[in-house]
Amino acid sequence: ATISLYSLLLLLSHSFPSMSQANCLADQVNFVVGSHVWVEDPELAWIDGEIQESNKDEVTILFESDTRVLRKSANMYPKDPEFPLAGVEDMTRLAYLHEPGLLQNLQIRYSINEIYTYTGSILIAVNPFQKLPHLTGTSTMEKYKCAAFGEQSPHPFAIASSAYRKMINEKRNQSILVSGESGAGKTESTKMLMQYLAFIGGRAETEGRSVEQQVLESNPVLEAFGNAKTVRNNNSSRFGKFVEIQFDQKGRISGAAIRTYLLERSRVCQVSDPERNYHCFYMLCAAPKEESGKYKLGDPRKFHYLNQSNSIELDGLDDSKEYFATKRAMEIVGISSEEQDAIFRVVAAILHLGNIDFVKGVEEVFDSCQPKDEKSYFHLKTAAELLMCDEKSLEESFCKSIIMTRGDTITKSLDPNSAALRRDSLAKIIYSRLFDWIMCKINDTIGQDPKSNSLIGVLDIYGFESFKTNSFEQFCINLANEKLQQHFNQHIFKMEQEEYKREEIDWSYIEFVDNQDVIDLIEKKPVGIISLLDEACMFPRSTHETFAEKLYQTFKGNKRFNKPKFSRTDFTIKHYAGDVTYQTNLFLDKNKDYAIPEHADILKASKCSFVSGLFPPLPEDATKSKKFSSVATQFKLQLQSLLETLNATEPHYIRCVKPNHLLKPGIFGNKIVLQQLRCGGVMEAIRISCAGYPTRKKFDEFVQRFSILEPEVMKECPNRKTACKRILDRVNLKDYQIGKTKVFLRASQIAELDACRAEVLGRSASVIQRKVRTFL
Ligand code: AOV
Ligand code: MG
Repeated sequence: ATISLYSLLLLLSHSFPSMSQANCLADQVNFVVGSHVWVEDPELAWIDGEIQESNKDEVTILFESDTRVLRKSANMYPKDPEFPLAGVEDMTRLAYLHEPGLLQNLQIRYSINEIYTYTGSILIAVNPFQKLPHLTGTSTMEKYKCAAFGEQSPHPFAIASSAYRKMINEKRNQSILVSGESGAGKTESTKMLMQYLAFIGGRAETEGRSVEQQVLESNPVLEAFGNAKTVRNNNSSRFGKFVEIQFDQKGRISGAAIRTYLLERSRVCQVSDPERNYHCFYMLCAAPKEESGKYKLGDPRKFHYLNQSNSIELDGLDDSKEYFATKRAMEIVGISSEEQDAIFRVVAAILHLGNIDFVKGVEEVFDSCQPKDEKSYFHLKTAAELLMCDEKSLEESFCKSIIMTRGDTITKSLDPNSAALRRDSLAKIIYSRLFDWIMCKINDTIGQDPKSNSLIGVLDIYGFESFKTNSFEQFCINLANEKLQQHFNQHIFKMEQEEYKREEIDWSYIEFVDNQDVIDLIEKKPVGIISLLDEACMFPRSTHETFAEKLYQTFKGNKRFNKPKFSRTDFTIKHYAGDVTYQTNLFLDKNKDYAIPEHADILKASKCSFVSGLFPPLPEDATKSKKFSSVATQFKLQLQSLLETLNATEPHYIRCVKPNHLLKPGIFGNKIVLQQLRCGGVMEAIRISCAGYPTRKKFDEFVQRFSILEPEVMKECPNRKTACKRILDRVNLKDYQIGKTKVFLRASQIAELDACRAEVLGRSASVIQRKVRTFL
């Protein structure tokens, strides 16, 4: 195989796939006086200017605000002189496939409310932060129903439609992967996909609750219990979700299965301003008096789990309305009114648990504690009533811990702090079991179609996260993203190859950087980070310090792993989307998924079968052989199974982009968008394409743009393909390829052609043109 020098260079610069490394045109700019260029800018990412003068090493550029003299080695790209006014629907049709060009295109389109753009077959969706009626509704869905892919403007409906058609025609399972950072619009896009699939695969005539209706109504139910206001999104999903929609022989929806991933548990007990806890808590507090009174609820400001934050009411969200909407949706997904009552009892009990405070006990026992006052006893009693369990045992389970030693049991009194921690851990485990119960219930009601042999999976999962402080959750989320990124790269790579094959040109030189090494670092057995974490969790004397020390020892010299200079417990992973430093202090704690045995026993004994059902007895041997169940390992296995499912499907990708952090319409922040395009692998996809022949022009288009270089060409060559070849030869280009319908150009070649064209057009006679280097 011939590997071009170009792709070799790309492979060498392999860490972060920014376009400055994956530079399609690096230092191949034509510094033609009078031409326009993009120049990298620390604040605005890219700004355009006009070349005024060009000397040996320097160019003088006129910007809107000033004139600057820059070294030619500065990051600069030529600006497309023929950039379409309204942008293009597919980025790959841009003559210059570079970072500023992509940005300019997205921005122009965003400004005219065209929020969707393709990059090949990937859909980029920029969050409008406003309702755009021209892009939603049945009439829009109707438009996409009969149109072939590409016939209508880019849209999630087009992606769903294409997936559906492929499923029917090619009898292959499909999947649609929606990703992007928090607040980028994943959940909204996912809902549109599901809405469209329900629209084409539904049976409008069926009476009562149809499967598709149940599939759609699962969304508000899961959102009520799994979404919350965060700094980044007022309706942030705190779990990942994969919905498999099954179809029968006739292409009608016949069943569905929902899998959820890694619900954020800490939120149940800990909320920081201006975030909120899960929506369901506020809804229930806002329910009509006779309902909320049943659960002894009322003003949410009275509950510790809610009033840690000042954010209680949300603009544009009426919690009491949401209460009824949720109940209605619950009914449609088959949750009976008795079950609803039990669910709300559990939700209310959690709030009451949170209000139990502890103080030092009066007994003369070292470190003992007891509920603080009347109020705390009231909440304890209420929680016990709602959970239908024994009040005294519940109290003891907080204030005392039972230690088993070789057949003996020792009861140890706890200090107020530890009691509060035990209370929180009970609240968290109940809530997470409740969430799982709801998901299972929805799955049972909708039901799987055993006869179905075609399905479309829709994945709505958290995007890559890198905050100031990153903990266990970010670690898991970023592992998911590494795995999906690998899947994405492999797929895009394959698609590139297929296009080259279709056009019958040689494709042996495209390569891409695999991130298997990061995945190995995290999940390889027996010495990946997860294995070491599990080991630390099982060893009673481990602390986060010993865990971190073990990591430093084990991964010393690993290219993807670093110990930050000034920390003794943090570690840094070099992810595909950038470096992330993780704080280990809560890793051990957060990795343990178990109910304290006393808690499990009390709830198992609840008189309410719903509550006891949340804590099914464990098989005998499971309790003995496994001291704890690891959240990270469970997640790893879930991901494995997800990827197996995905690998058996044909994937489609939607990359959601958040254009500003103010969550407001009309603001497009270049730098923010760029960062997301990098993390979402859009740049990587383009990089892969740049390593081959990034510019593809249909013969017609090519001749139209460049026939001026060979004015007689049209008279002499009636065949467009030969005409293209004549033009290319005329300019003396090498290493391009001519396929069956398109000309394939190397990264720098379109710029060279444009420069020649500009010359011919006589725009600048006194041009000093830098000889463009051709690599091969
Ligand atoms: P996310 O799912 O990507 O974040 P959402 O889908 O919840 O983000 O979108 C966040 C908010 O942006 C929504 O509540 C809407 O207000 C607005 N929005 C998004 N897409 C559209 C659209 N197509 N049309 C109109 N408004 C939209 V997270 O779950 O936080 O990772 O965890
Ligand atoms: Mg979401």
